Amino acid sequence: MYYVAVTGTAGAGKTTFVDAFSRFLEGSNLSSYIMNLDPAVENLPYVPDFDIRQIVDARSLSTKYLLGPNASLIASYDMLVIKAKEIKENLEYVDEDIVLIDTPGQIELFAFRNSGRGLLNLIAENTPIINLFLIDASLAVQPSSFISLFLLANSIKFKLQLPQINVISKSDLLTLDEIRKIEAWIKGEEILTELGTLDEYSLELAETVVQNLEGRVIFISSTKESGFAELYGALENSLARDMWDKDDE
Ligand SMILES: Nc1nc2c(ncn2[C@@H]2O[C@H](COP(=O)(O)OP(=O)(O)OP(=O)(O)O)[C@@H](O)[C@H]2O)c(=O)[nH]1
Ligand SMILES: [Mg+2]
Repeated sequence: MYYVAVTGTAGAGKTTFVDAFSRFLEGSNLSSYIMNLDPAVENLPYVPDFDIRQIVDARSLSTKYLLGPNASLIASYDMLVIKAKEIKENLEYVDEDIVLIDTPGQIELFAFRNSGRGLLNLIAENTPIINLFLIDASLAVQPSSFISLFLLANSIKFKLQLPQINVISKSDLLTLDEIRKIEAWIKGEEILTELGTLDEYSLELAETVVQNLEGRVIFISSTKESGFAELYGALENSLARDMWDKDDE
């Protein structure tokens, strides 16, 4: 068994992916357990096996402390620290092949704050966990957004310190030419010429981002259920590498 945390910016397609990927796994004779870690979500397309809303309710915190939607989500995550025991009790008997974790789009919980990392560490504890970082295809197709999204992907990787797979979601929204263009950006330096005039620091930063990308991005579409087999393969590879690294330590 292993955990797959699904992170990404607001609306990147995390919830839709968790739903579609769990069906794909079922079709491949693999069992999945779904955790909803978004305390503010109102409608879910799947029935969660674990629902954080039963432990902390962002909406009641918002009314009680007069918080806006972002602040109430941050407060909900901070509160989860004191609910650790309750969370662990819920997970005691989970033995499905893969646990899919749907997370909120407030990316700062995972990029800048300790609460996101703390919660994932608490949940997975001694079980392997891989972070899937979803990048919305319709944003990634713009050269400057592409670079800043991958900077964010690196930021998440740095903060969470977990094995991470970067995924371009909603690839059905791209034309074949656009997919080829992004693939070329991932492989080489073409993107640098498309970024226009940049100061020296930004250029070096963009170069570093590009150099660290090769072969590490997967295109998926949850509506078309495409790219899932490749993604599953990448998860298994990442898991094997992670275990290998741990054996070496
Ligand atoms: N075309 C297309 N649309 C998608 C795909 N996946 C998700 N969407 C749409 O993108 C929108 C956001 O999807 P969600 O799954 O709610 O995204 P999310 O990342 O969970 O959003 P938050 O939890 O609010 O951050 C919805 O309108 C989905 O129907 C996809 O593969 N293709
Ligand atoms: Mg969602």
